Amino acid sequence: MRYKICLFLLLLASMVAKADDGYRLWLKYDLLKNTSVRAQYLAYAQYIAYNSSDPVAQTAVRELQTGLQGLLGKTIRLQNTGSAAPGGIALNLNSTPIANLGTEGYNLAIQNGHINISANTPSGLLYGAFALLRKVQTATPATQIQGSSTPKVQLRMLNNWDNTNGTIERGYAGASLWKWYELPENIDPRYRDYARANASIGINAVVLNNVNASARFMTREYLLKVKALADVFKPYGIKVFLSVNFAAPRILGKLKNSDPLEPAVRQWWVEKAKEIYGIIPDFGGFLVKANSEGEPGPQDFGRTHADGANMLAEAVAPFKGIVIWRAFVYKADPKGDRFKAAYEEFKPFDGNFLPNVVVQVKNGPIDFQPREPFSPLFGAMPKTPLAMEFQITQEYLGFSTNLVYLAPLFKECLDADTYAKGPGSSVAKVIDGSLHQYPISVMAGVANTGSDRNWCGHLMSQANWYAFGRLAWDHQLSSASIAEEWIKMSLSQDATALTTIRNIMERSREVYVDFTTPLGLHHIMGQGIHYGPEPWLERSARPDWTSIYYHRADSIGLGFDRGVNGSNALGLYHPDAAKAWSQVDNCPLPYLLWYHHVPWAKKLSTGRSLWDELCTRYYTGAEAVATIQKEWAGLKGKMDAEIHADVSGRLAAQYREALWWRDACVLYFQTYSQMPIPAPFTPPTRTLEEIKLLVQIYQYR
Ligand code: BDP
Repeated sequence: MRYKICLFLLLLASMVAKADDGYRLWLKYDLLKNTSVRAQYLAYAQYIAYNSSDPVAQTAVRELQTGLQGLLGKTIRLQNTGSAAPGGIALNLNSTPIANLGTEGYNLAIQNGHINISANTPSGLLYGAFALLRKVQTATPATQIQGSSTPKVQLRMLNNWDNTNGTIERGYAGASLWKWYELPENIDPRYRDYARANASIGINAVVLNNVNASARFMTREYLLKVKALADVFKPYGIKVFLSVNFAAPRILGKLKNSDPLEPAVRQWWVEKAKEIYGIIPDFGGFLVKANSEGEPGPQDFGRTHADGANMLAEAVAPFKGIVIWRAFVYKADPKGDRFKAAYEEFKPFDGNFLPNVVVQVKNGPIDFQPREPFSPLFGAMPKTPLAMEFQITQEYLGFSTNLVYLAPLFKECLDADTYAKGPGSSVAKVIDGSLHQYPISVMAGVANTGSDRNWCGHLMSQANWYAFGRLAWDHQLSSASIAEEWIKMSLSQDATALTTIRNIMERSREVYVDFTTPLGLHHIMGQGIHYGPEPWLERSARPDWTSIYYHRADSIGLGFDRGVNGSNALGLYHPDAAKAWSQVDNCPLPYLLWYHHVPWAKKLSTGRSLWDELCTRYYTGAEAVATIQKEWAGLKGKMDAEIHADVSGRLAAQYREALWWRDACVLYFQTYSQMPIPAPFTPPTRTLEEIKLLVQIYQYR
């Protein structure tokens, strides 16, 4: 009788139409609409049996129970015994470890009338539980759930760029989730929800604070706050890391400097590591931005990146901690090419880092642009574990007003061939450690989470958090299949809606590239806040923060010559990789202006001149946003009304921005090409001067 009442209440709750504010992300667990698939899983919904009291295993049990009860509309009993009669689910730690499941893999099987989730570790059980939930949520027939899965990368990590004052560097979804002034006493329930969302997609590590780090995080006061968060995350299998300020020994320890070869400085870090691990025994380690954009570092004392990284690595090594040292380092050099900077800084030190150091490289050579070639460092550091750094927050991809699904961008980089050990040496194989047998493997994503009710600002940006986690687990998943999973769990399982939304997502990044930086243009966005177009930017604090440094427009043509007669950045790649880009005549158009200065009248493979092609991309890119708006409008009634309306509003903002980019860029580049806007496009009705004012508005203080 009690079960019947519960069932009735569950059904009632799912029927009451309530607006969806996006808070629940892809973990909604509403009653599964597909009744035949629901019936298949109901056959296994009598109980969940478990054989481990480990806190992570207990999380798995609880998540599975909560999720399935919602999805199947049935109360499920828990059973503290590993044995399983038909009709239920067993969540069991293997008594003898199975080699191919490693430390985090899981196996799903149907045997003797029950579903068996097995793993060698509690974390494996947690990922297995979420995998089963995903199958049910996406209405996968029960007959298709069998199989095992192991993560390809060991540390699947979010880098939060959160500050002590509650702001987030390049955050577009509200304030920081971490309430430092309330910690450690008050635990916001959101901390747990953040952890479960991450665990559900396999993320097992987070850096809490901005890479432009406050030394404050190394104080006991803050470490106790960090511990409080670590305690919330631990039952979700998540380790905590901190970004450190390299000058902390001077700032906090009152030492005369922070020279990594100075014994007192080294001792300070040794003591600090002891203190940290005394407070947080399973602390992950440090992330370091050094000698970059004004941050302190070993070069301040004539020392090298290896000296700095190794000092920290020695301090955390006794506790199995690691040091993740960022390669995002570039000096202001008006004559140089920023493209080459990270390579030139780090390549000479390959093999000089201690075994617990990882060098974290941004996906491209410049800075998270809408399209970049892969960083040449990925092909050049066989003796140093390299971590991938992607940016999930959309600093250069339209903040939270633009619908841009990032999985295609991530995949483009991961699938690129470095040729480091012959054909097939993909970037993915470098960073998952399989190419060079790195002992540590890391994929990091700069988080897009914040205090907005829906976590990510743009509802559709939730898909980027989701896709990052799924790809860090398995980089071989296709971006379309990840999109499909996410849509089914987050928006709709209606077949036409699914296809429409997936199509929108799959082309959204290319659309964004077209109306902002087509044909390989890069770094022409608004100064400082990076909002909107500012290709005319000539002066900034540094030459390599201007736009003209990158696009090199003149009366002859457009683009940065990085071939042998130019900066020869192409020479940093393996010759077989460089070959694909080195000739202007067969360089793929998406990369053309990355590598070549191309005459305005030059005929491209499309049959159009460079100028006409450029205009075509800007115009068709902007119109593609209008098309997406129409397609989205047609989805009304096929998903939650509040979500539909919110995305519609943002798409309208995106269209306004697309026209702004289009008009700004065609009018500005026209001052060099001196050519007319080609038919059938109509020239902008506003003038370049009017648009320049528009950009200024966003930069007024
Ligand atoms: C740039 C951001 C800046 C970051 C920097 C970094 O504009 O805010 O601090 O990257 O990655 O993209 O360190």
